[in-house]
Amino acid sequence: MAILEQLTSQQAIDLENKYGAHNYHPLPVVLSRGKGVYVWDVEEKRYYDFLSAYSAVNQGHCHPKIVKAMTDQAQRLTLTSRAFYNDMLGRYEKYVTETFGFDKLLPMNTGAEAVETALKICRKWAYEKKKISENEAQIIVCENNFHGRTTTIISFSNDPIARKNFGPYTDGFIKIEYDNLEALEAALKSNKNVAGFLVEPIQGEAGVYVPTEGYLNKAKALCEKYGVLFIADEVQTGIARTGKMLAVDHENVKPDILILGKALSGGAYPVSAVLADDDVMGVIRPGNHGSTFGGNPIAAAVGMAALEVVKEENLAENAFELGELFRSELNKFIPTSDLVNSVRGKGLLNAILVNDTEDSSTAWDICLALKENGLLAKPTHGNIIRFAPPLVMNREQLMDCVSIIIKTLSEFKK
Ligand code: IF1
Repeated sequence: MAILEQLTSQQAIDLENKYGAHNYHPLPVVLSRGKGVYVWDVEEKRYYDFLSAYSAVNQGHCHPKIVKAMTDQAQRLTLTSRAFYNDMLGRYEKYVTETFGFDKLLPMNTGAEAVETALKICRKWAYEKKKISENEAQIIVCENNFHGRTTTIISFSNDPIARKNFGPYTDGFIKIEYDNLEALEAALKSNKNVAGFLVEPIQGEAGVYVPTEGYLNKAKALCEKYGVLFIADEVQTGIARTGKMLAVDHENVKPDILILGKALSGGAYPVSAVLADDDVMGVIRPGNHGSTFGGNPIAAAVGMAALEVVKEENLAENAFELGELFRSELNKFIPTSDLVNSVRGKGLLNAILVNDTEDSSTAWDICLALKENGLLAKPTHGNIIRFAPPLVMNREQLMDCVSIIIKTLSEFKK
């Protein structure tokens, strides 16, 4: 079969099932084209994308500015490794550090790599600056976290499906309840070897859990009080998704270490980054850390274009306004439905709680019905459906999606 010959959806699904590891259970739709808020399947049916590749495609599919930056750079220089300088990395680092207000950036590729990088920087800072005894550093994390899929990261996950049978696990993590300041202070008080606190400003995979107003600000203050680094994982919540450039901006919190990924590239290319000021990033010296593709010229070109799009098209403001509208419209509908308990979120990172048990297939079945009605979304855990469209969506398109969602929920029979 010619590699690019047109496939039917079933042929594409059969190929993945036969030749691909079964590490996902995708919705039965085969996408072949994307533009802005829309994607098309191989039979040319159009859908609204209400997942945005888990908030990586905030700028919309195949944004012309990002695609041009990628293709132009790809014809000039794709990869040099960091054995040599290149003419794109420094200007990218300057642009991104000035955008978010940090001294330094360490470039990586995936979100999990950036989280791992942040953990390593935090530990090294603890040994060399806080003088914690070597190999004794502890990092506080939250129950129901999601920070990626590496062995160290799943070591502090409490999701059995993501964790079981991948041991032995990495030591050095203390788990506390999310959105619980007393638990955080208790852990800080009772452990003199705490190096950092790693937190998602909104817990995405856990089901778009928005913490109590003030939680992030008070948690940062506790970290300062106890001399511990506040590490914000904004891989999913960052880059304007929640109605501000960063989710921590809603509480004017500056993390000691900021982790970015996903929409840092607009979904065009794997680009992630760790940002920190010199007193923290200065612990990293040549040979301590790296990556073949980290900081490559294409990533730099794409990253700058992706951030320019966010600024030029006011995507944070748009996400803020459309998010308010989305939750307001759903909150009018919910009292009339026995299928949905609530809607929650910030900006255009939202989720509905389906009125059924976690192990029911109701959320999945609703997503199948949404697909039939031209909108793609997927459940997170069990009975929660995440709604996260590209931030380039306009009011008319959002209202069209609200109509599709309400129509689907109204007609849905368990
Ligand atoms: C999957 C969701 C999961 C993340 C946060 C780091 C990473 C992620 C806050 C790692 C990645 C992705 C991974 C993907 C599904 C999706 C996801 F929450 F976004 F929906 F799993 F929880 N920090 N999230 O959300 O970034 O290495 O993937 O680039 O693994 O199934 P990555």
